[in-house]
Amino acid sequence: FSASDVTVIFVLGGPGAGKGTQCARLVKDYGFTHLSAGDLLRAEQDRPGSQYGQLIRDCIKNGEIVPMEVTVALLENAMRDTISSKKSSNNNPGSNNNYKFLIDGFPRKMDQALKFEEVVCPAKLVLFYDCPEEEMERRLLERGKTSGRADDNAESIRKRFRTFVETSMPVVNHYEAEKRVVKVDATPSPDRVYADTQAKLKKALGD
Ligand code: UP5
Ligand code: MG
Repeated sequence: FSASDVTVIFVLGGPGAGKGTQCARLVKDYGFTHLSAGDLLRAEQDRPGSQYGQLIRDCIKNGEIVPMEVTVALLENAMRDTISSKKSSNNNPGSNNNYKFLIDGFPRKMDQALKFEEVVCPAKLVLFYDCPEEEMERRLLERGKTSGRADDNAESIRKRFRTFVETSMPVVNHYEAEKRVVKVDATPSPDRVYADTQAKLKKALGD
């Protein structure tokens, strides 16, 4: 993908920080395409004939990170599908299109970050939702009453937090050192978090 055709924003934050919630709002107001790595992995896990089903199921349950080849390929395919379906529904093919993607919950490990930016496209910035563990735990246990997610239980949540601190925070710190991180306090209500997101993105993107 060429950076002139595609804008990628990575959306990071601990489990339950509210990444999906905020992405849904950004899609509505700014026409981003939202690709959640976790959602793509769950869909692949359930796809009949997938050779990765069991591997993904085990990783998710244990809060471990699925090998990057699987996730990068799923994201790359989803980006290609989005672009080709938008192209075919666009009756002005000469127009200068820029496709904007929110890549949610990825990259969660340094190797994924480097690989994606090398083979797919560099990210314009990283939107980082910062939230204390007690609050994230409260949200996930509450959601777990109805979500049906195999990892919304106390034991899996503990493992997800650990992976986040040990493996995913270094990714955030890497981008922070490159001054590519927009950090938002994810503790307040969804409305307030969104207002802060809009203000900070506007400033960072200059539009
Ligand atoms: N909620 C949201 N915002 C709130 C607010 N401001 N105040 C109060 N409540 C709020 O929100 C979580 C819950 O909190 C919801 O009930 C919501 O209503 C409420 P949500 O928006 O879903 O938060 P999100 O950050 O998206 O939480 P999620 O559980 O999706 O985060 P994870 O990062 O844990 O999950 P993900 O699906 O990204 O990954 C799952 C697993 O997949 C990983 O653990 C890993 O095993 C695997 N994975 C990989 O291996 N590689 C990848 O690249 C990605 C995932
Ligand atoms: Mg999510």
